[in-house]
Amino acid sequence: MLRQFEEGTTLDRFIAESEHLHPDASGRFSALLHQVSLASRLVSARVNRAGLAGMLGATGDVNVQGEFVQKLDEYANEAFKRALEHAGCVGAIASEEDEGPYRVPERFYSGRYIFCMDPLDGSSNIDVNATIGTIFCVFRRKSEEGSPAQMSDILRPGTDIVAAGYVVYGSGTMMVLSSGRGVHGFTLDPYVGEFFLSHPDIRLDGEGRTYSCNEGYAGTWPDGLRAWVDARKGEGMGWKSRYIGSLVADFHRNLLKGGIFLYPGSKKRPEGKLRLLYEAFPLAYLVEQAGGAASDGQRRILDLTPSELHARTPLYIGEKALVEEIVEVLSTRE
Ligand code: AHM
Ligand code: MG
Repeated sequence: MLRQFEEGTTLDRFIAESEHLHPDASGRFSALLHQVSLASRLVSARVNRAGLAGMLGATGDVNVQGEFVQKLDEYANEAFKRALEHAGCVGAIASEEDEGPYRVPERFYSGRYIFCMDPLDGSSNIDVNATIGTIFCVFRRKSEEGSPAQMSDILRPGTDIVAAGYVVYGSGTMMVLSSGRGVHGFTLDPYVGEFFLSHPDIRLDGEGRTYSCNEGYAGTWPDGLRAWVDARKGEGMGWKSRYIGSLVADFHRNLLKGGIFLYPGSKKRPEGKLRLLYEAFPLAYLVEQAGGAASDGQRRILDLTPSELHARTPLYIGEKALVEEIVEVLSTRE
């Protein structure tokens, strides 16, 4: 770990020091991270006063996934797009909330990065004040910057990701980030309005004994998977079950405490529920950076390429050994 990345370092300083490590850096990537930080702080402030500001509850619109849109979803979607569009660092933004990619308006420079996000993951938890979050990953575009970004800049294998992160809006707000040099967590000091490095170099140590899944669907799982989960139940087994129903919150807890998150497909819905581009990809990038693994049950998540913006995937993500066990269990089909 570099000396300048000690606990207490501000995110601003972290970004500047990281840029210094890349002598050819243009500053565009740093600008992107600054704008992500700004948007997260805006959303965090809004989440904290959601009840007071009358932002709870659905707007009544149905989004492209056929779900009810909550007001905070709209706010978060706008906040990230507006923070990023004018900064000259992105050419397009793919969002869970938008049917197609959002290309930066012509009056702004169409920059070299592609930003993919779930602006407010876990939105069914808004009404009950449980943890929600933003998930994102960044690609470097293949087409010329300065020209409109293409679909082929966005629908890429996960191995092309250059950075990923998430923000959890929980009892506190935390941003967890990686640009290929480990995973670092920053906690927002709401009084100062700045993120401070609180969790440098997060690693999964392989000791975690938590599984996170919606057991209400166990009847739809492959038998082998059900047996794997059942085998972890019982007194003295040392296993815990934890499930909030916010991917970002469940993943965050498992990243810090160890464990595995499972969202299988079912016979009716073999592709599962979670989206590849802006949910599975970013978390898979982070988990690998932390020494863990992510699979769709057969293939490494980062080796996949989305067939369309909102493509879904089953997801098994967490401690490497646990993910490998699950892949093994799933390979012996009943
Ligand atoms: P969302 O992006 O609309 O909030 O939906 C995704 C969420 C994930 O955060 C979470 O892991 C999952 O849906 C929970 O689904 P379920 O309620 O089926 O367990
Ligand atoms: Mg989501």
